[in-house]
Amino acid sequence: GDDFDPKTIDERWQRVWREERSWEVSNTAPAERTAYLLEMLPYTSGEPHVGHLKNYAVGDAVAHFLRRRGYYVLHPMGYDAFGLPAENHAIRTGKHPRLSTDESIAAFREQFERWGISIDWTREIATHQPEYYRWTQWIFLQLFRAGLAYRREAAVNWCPKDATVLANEQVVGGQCERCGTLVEQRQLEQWFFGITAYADRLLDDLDGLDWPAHVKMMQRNWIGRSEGATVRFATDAEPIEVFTTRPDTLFGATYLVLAPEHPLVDALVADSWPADVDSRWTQGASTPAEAVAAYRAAAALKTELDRQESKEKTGVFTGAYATNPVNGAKIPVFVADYVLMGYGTGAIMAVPGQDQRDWDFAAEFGLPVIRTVQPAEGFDGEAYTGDGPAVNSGFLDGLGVDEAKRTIISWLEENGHGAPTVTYKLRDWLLSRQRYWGCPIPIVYCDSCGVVPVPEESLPVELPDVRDYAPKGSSPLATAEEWVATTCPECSGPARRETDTMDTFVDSSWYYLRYCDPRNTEAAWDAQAVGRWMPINQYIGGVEHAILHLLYSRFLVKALADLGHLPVQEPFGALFTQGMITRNGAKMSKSKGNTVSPREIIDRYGADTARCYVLFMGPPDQGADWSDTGVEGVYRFLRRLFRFTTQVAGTDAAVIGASPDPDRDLALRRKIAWAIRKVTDDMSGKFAFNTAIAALMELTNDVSKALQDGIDRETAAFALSTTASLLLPFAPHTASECYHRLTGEHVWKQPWPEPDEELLRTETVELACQVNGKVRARITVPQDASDEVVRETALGLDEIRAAVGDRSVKRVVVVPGRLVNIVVG
Ligand code: ANZ
Ligand code: ZN
Repeated sequence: GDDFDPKTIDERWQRVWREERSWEVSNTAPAERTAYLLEMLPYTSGEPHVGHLKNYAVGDAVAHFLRRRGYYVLHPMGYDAFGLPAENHAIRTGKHPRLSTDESIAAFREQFERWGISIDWTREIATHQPEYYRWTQWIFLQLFRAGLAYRREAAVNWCPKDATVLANEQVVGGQCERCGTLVEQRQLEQWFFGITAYADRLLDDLDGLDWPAHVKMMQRNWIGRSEGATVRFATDAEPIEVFTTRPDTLFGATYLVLAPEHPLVDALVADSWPADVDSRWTQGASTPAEAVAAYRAAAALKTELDRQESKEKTGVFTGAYATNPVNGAKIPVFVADYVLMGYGTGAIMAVPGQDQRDWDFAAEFGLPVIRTVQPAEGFDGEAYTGDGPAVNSGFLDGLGVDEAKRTIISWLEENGHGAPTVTYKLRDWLLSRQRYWGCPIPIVYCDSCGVVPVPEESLPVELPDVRDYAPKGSSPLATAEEWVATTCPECSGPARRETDTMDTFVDSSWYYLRYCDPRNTEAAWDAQAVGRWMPINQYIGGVEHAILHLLYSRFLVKALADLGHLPVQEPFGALFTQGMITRNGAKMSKSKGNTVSPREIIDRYGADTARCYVLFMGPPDQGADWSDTGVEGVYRFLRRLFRFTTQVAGTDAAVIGASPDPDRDLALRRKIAWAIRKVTDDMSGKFAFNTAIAALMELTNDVSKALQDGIDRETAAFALSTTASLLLPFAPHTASECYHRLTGEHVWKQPWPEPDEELLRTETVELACQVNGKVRARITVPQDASDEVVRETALGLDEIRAAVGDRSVKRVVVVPGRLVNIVVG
């Protein structure tokens, strides 16, 4: 039919692509022409929202562009399928998480097909399928053997009323999301990946990545490398070792602080208070042991974040003193929760004169302040963190901060009181979850053999069914007694399975490797297959994954490469982060009722309007507000293109419109060449889809005018087929339909158009020629003429020569596309 009917058009081309298997690529594709393009896989919960639409529309535009530039493009899809929402749904409804997950996957797949995203569906994976997580477990075992997966005690959120472990998301304002009870921290044996061993490489290798600067910055901050020193302070018990980034302030250390969990606390605590002890230091307790015990109990209720962010400084004196190695001063040792056990050594030297946290604590407890850096003139703040000459610091006096650091570190080393040290904020990756809907950890516990890995040939350890999904003191898997009870792979005696499951970040940190070889039943992947595609040429996703997902993936790739399983060191060569779609500036959310459903938009306007609109909203790396009139505008553009196409395709007249004109014909051909160059530029290493689409709208407008005024049919058909050809990445169905009507060919099989350079070269602009700011003449020059050419042309004109007369030319200013001004004097 000649009516624009997107639904029919969408279905027609989707059927062709499906039947022709147009987007499948083989692992035998020539290695020098392969490209791996990937959008982050969706987390399956409910159905896709417009954020997904934008993510995959961006990726698909690049995929189509690269294919037509002669690349074999790997563009797969999968589902991040384990995790909390499906499990919470199961707790509420009793419905198995597998059912709700599979429903959600079906909804996502159906939408992706309706959007016409060009996916190689033969490579589809889902992380909750045993064929996939078998290899997640295999990866765990490789890391375990290499000493990179280990077990130790760590805190979990614990609700004492529900007697259950809570995920961080379930703790709201320090309280249990379900019953409002104050959440405690409980120590459990848990599994970790040793990502900190890779901290330096994870930092250094950022330099070689084509990633947005702000994402690199977030990764650097997360890794948080700090250079400083450890300093040892003698006590009556063992010495206390502190980490400091400011060893230059050592003369100003007026007390020490240990984290409440610090293992030395018990050994240090004095039997009784000193005679004249300050009452603020004792907190009303009759002995130091009693004070410390009470303080520790209170600290156990707080999360690390609360402890870090709290303005109010609390603490208690241990009754013990330590000796400052640099001046022999006896300084009191406190326990306070603003010092965290997991960072540095879990102990600090406090320098209130230079550190605001210490200043606040010192003010609260009446501790002395000794400034060790001379504050800048006019400084009237509390702690001074700036540079300046050292004061009150013996042999350091007069030195600047950097110099003083170097000097004191040498002194500490020479005298055996400390050493230069580097510390990281990055912690090892805690991967144990006391949850049901996750990948089982392939470990058994045997009374005689201890911690025993499940042999690789016994994988997968399948997730069993349970009746009750709600977590208790341990994972719900503990209730699957027949599953838990097993035999030891080493001694064949009775053993018990690990009942925690893995953090879902483990599942999603290697899925892109599996896409390279998704049906391999002998191995997680074939090294050659991975070598063919990896590293990913372009990764696309939300900035909310800029830290953990990317860092974990990078770590895993490095670890697996070190173990000989991978030929690459980095997974994502280039990264693009798309901006969020908002409504009237607000984030879309179900609770606000301001969401836009891709399903509704597509029902109404077809897939291409939806796809094209999210790319047209603005630069795709930036946020943009959804506008219903904007959607309408894109729809009208596609409809016009279709109508002109049917008009031109439906006639064999040599001329369309009133009267032909060779100049008009040439102008339209120039415009076509311009549009080809513009769209190509906007897509080459850029993501300027919005301006590319605008160029195609402009070209369509010119076609519209030409059709009215009169144009050769051949030129009109060329203009429209080129528009369709350039539109394929954004609106593949309409583009395929229009191109086919005009040429009988499949546009996705055509090479990307090249502009006629001749037409581009002869494109000219008119410039005003001024002498001392006054227009004297006009010149016509090629649009891309250099300043040098413009200058010489202008100076050669009779009118300009006359205006300059015998004055001398001081300067020539060229404003490209507008004017040239000759300054004489
Ligand atoms: C003395 C000092 C003087 C410090 C001064 C700072 C300024 P970044 O830069 O974040 O690495 N610190 C060390 N371990 C800590 C822990 N476990 N919990 C809380 N604070 C800790 O911070 C390093 C600084 O944070 C260290 O240097 C230490 O305080 C503190 F003018 O030592 B500083
Ligand atoms: Zn055993």
